[in-house]
Amino acid sequence: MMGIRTSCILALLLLTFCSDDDEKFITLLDDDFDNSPGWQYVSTANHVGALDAVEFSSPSHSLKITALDTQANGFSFWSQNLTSANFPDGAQLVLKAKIKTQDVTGEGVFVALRCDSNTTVLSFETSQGTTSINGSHDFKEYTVGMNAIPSGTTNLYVFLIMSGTSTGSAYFDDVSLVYKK
Ligand SMILES: [Ca+2]
Repeated sequence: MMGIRTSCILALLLLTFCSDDDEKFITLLDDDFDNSPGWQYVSTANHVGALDAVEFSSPSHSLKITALDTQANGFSFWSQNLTSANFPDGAQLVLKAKIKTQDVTGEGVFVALRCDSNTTVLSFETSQGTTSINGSHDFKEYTVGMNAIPSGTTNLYVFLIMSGTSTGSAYFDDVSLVYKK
C-alpha cells in the first residue's frame, strides 16, 4: 500500500516537473514560410535566394539558396532580426530548422544565432564546424543553441547560411526559435 502511494506521489511529481518544463519554452519564432514577413536575403557569393514552392517540409513553401558558382570567402544567408527591449537575460535559446540539400559540395550549410546590443555583437553561435550539412538529403531537423542570452541584448538574429565555397541547392523550412527561462 505504501509502495503504491509512493509511486503515485512520484508520478505526480514527474508530471508536475514535465508540465512546468514545457511551459518554460517560449516561442520567439515559428515559421513555415507560407506567410513569412521579416526574412531578408543577403549574399556576397554567386548564390540566388528565393521562396520555393516545389520543395518543402510543410506546405507549401520553403526558403531556397542555389549556388550558381563557387566563390572563396563568400557566403549567403536568409536572416530574421527579432527585436525586443526585454530579452530575458540568461535564458537558453534553441534554434531548429529543417534543411534539405541537393548536391551541396564544399563547406555546405549552417544555422546560427547572434545577440547584439545597440552597439556591438555580444554572442554568436553556429553549427559550422560541428555539424556537416551537405550532400543530397531530404528534409532533416538541425539545431543550434545558445546557453544564455547576454545581458544587454536588444537584437537577436537568426541565420540560415550557405558557404560561398559550395555548389548545389539548400532548402530551409519549419524554423523555430524558443527560449527557456
Ligand atoms: Ca513550409
